[in-house]
Amino acid sequence: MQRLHRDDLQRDDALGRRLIGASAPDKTGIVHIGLGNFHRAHAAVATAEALAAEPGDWGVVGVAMHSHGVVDPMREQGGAYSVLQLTPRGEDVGIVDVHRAFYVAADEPEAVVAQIAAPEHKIVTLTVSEQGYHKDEMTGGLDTAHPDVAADIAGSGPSTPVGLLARGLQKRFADGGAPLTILCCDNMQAGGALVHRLVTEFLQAVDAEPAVLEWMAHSVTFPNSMVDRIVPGTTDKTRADVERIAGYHDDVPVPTEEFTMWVIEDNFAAGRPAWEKARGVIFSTEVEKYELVKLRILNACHSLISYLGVLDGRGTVPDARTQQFIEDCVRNLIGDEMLPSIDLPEGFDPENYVAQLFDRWTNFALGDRTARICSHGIVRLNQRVIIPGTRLLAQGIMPQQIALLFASWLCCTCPPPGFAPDALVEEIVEPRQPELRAVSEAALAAAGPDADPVAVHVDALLHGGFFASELTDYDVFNQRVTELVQLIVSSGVRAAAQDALSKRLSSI
Ligand code: CS2
Repeated sequence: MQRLHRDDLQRDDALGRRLIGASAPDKTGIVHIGLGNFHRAHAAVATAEALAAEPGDWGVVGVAMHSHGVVDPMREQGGAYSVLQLTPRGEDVGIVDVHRAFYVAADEPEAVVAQIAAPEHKIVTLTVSEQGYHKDEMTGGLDTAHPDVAADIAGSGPSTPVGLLARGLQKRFADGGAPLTILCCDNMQAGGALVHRLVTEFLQAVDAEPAVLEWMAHSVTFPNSMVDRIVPGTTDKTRADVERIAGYHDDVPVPTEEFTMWVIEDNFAAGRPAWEKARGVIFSTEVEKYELVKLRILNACHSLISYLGVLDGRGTVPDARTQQFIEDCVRNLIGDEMLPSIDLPEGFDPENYVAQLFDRWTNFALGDRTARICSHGIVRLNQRVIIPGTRLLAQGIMPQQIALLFASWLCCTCPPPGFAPDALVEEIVEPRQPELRAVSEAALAAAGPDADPVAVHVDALLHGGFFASELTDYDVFNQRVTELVQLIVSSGVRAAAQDALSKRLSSI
């Protein structure tokens, strides 16, 4: 079967008709760090659509941090790849053709630094996922004790996104100081402000000249943005679906849903594509409110659905979400614990948003894996639930569903002694699992003979420095998580969920 290649887009009528938006010109104006599926189904699509509405020099330089898995096939395909939209109403394949150059940062960090510094590049976009920023969850600043960050500060690499950005900015300043926008497109609260802080702390740690920081203050902007599109990983089925529907082979197609949304603060130092012409893009001064809606409703509920789902033996989000007990828990989480913590954007209709979310989570055609959402839980839970949980506790109310979320995270990620969760947990990626285990083992070894091992285990993990202490400083919260873990161990996840539901909004 013919393999997708950008050269054929002009020659082959059928292929040409599948193009999403317009092809980018050879001239690049954007450097994207984190060339994974999310970017390719989200910002890259918006860029292609913007280019169709308003041409400009906005080709994208795609940078993968470590892997050749996407870069090599995309190079072989001339930069083109397919977006496979899967919805309960049907399926569709479109081709995106905006990436004009590729790098793997781990192989050639200096070349990536030079791309960030090059004055023709006006925007650096980032999708390196929450853990990619090396934020210290305790201080909120740069985790300078992380070995990769420490090595970058000492002058190697750079091998971290923040190191690449900071070195790129130093070089850009030295090369004339053309203005630049750094646009965080990850699920982070005030991601732009956070990247600004982390890059600044890196520059301070390497004793950068004060003039670099002064230049940054007036010539480099860090807009916040809220990003939303559910994008699972690519599988053989994705490739087979593209072959069946579109009649060509693509090594690296991206599966996704129909919905897409991108809310951006319009604070660009050196111009931007006409992204407002793309589907689902809004420029707004209320980005932080949209971020909170997204993180606390979509993402937090996604986590609860997925941990409860895995414990109930459900491999996909739609299979989990359609279990009545999970739907009940999610509705309580939204109504009792999340929505009251958010100052909603103007004109925002929460009922409609929630109804739409339940539809999106019921997308059996997309079949998003619960394990994808359960992965990297420490960083994600810190972003999603600490403030809403602390807010209720301060009012004397137990956030039952947030406690259930922690209990189910714990049973999936670092199961207590004597508990064997469903084999689906093998799919979950938690890079800090060895630390979690070590903390628990040390506490169990130090505990007296009469101590309850489950309680010791839970207490050790909640106080092990993994979660922002505002929440875990509440002993009542930790006790409630312990009770729920004990229920999961003794009677299963459904019993624990019923207990949390029955104690809804109870006083502490
Ligand atoms: C998910 C997100 O990572 C997660 O836990 O909730 O990847 C989610 O699919 C996207 O944020 C949707 O926009």
